Amino acid sequence: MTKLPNLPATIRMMDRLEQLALDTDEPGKLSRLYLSPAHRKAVDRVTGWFREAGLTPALDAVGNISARFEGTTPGLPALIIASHIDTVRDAGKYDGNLGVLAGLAVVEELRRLGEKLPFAIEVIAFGDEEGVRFPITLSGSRAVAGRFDMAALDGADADGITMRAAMEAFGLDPTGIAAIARKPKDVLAYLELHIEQGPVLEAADQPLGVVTSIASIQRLAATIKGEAGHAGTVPMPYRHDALAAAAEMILAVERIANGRKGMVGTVGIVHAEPGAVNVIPGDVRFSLDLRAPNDEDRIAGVNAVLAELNAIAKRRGVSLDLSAGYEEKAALCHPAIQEGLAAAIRSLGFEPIALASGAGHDAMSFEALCPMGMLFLRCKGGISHNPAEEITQADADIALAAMLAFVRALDPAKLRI
Ligand code: HGY
Ligand code: MN
Ligand code: MN
Repeated sequence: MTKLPNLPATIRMMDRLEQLALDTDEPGKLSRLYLSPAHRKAVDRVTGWFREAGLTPALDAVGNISARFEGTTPGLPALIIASHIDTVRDAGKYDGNLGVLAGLAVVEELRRLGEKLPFAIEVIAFGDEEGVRFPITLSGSRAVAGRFDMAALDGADADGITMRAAMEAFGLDPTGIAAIARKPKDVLAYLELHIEQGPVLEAADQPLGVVTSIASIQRLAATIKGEAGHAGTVPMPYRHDALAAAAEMILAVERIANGRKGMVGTVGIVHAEPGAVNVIPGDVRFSLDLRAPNDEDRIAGVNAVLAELNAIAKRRGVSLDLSAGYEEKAALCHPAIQEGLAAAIRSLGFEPIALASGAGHDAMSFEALCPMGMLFLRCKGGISHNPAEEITQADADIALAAMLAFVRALDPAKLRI
């Protein structure tokens, strides 16, 4: 194994990750939802770091913050190095944030060494990848990739605030969204460093992995209407208990996903109304997140789940309404990017582990626009979407060194698709 790089930029990046984790909407835990006060604080903090690096940050109409590092001549097509700075609730500090600060660290190292590349580098901090606040997700990266659905502006959060209103309150102008879209001629490729959020790299005892593809995902919202009633006077056979129906449905999701290779199914949110100890729940809403490694298996899995949920509703005499939230096809990482990342990892004396991503990522938005790829970094126990999320500085150092090796070897002529 070659000597570990131990880059000065790594130490600064790790410190910045700690600082960025302070920008939260929930004191004592890291929750930074799209267009929230914490998102504004994070945008201001990242803006300051871009300026410290001698870059000129720009806030776009959907709340992404970006900065450009020119190549050997101004105006060359850019390698976008990006990820997201929004988080789930009670999140870890590395999901998304690591990829943004690693992009900045790569630019800072190149500037420190006075290096210029035959392409520009654009570092972008997307504002909404998790889709925790509004019904859709990937808003930031879809806008940059020219795939933003303007209908999403009418989607509302749990308080009934639409995305459009939240943007305007944030000081953004939604009429400027279309202008964010990058033209294919201006983008060379897309690269994202992200924690693996799984156990594969740790099990292989390797720090880095090359992502081959990103999962096919569908989110839906289920609403069950039963009949509220007195907990003491309604005999069991006469009940139309919406929460008992939901419970059977949730176990069905688990059973069906367990029975289909590569499929995962999650119910992360459940609301029961009226929510009184002595009232049979009449209304229940719950979320559905269904995924599989490819579109065909995901669609078949979703259909199997929906058929079962409807059968349960019919048998229990409750109504079931399912509204489609967000759907994202599986995305394939470009072979040339995969090969470049594998070569960079090998050049450091490590073995590049190829693996598929069960998590969705901003990189999915770029598959149609340009060659895209992802580098995974080992994280402790594969834990993520959890404050216990952890990486080591040594691994982060190797990741930065691999990214630098990748960008230095990247030949634009080989990427023309
Ligand atoms: O849900 C996901 O896979 C990602 O963390 N947004
Ligand atoms: Mn992420
Ligand atoms: Mn995430």
